[in-house]
Amino acid sequence: MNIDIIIPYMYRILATWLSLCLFASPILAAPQLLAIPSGTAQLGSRHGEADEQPVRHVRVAAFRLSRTEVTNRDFDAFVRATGHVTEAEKRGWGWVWTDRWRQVQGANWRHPQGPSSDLQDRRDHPVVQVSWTDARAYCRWHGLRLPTDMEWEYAARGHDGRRYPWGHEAPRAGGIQRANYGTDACCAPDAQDGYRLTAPVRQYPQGASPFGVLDMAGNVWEWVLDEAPNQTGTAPARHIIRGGGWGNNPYCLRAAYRHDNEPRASLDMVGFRCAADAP
Ligand SMILES: [Ca+2]
Repeated sequence: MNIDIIIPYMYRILATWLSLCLFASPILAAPQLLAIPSGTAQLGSRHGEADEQPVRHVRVAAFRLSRTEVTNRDFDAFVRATGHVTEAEKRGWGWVWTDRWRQVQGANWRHPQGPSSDLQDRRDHPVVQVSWTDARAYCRWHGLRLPTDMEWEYAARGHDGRRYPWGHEAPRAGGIQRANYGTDACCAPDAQDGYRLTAPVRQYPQGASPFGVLDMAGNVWEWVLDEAPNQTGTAPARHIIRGGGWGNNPYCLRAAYRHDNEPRASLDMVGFRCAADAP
């Protein structure tokens, strides 16, 4: 074979091989991280819970944060690559919200509401039934970490102390749907926004934070790195979740609001996103 033919032929084989390797690599599957510039954040609220007060101004260093919550598609790739078994799978059950939290046998990330539920048509929805330890393992696999509580709130509301990521308006004000959440009263699922349970992660672009981060209010609560404050003798320490979820009312969607859970707890309204230090 003529050398002029062989070299392009070999080049094409090499290029194909490289593209296949890269496609299979976790590097390409890594979350899309937005650069969050350093700045002064106004944290807390005078109109919220005791742990939101006093309102304070804090300098936050630059960091990076995933634009979206980690999806079932993302988590599936992680499980396939690592063989990770979640806490809910080890335990055999997860917490499922109906009119209250119930322990449901067989509920796990593949079956968020129990054995009769699955991920069909939910590949691009946020993964749920993942514990804080599962979330940490996922982020570490990508060379990332969970955001701190302070980073999360700054990314959600920027510099001006706004109530929600998009501003002060209610989530549905002016007929614009900005988040997936529950009824305006406490605390039931509601499909006026198109979704009774989770929604695809890019469904509400008009709910983006000042930095362009999506779903920081509603869809699912998100684990952050920090332990909950003011715990007395709790072991293991509870960890903070942020942002509210599909079953919550607008009060719980506020950027200053937080709740907490045991680090191995798995719920069908709690997921996460990953962060990293600035490069
Ligand atoms: Ca909803």
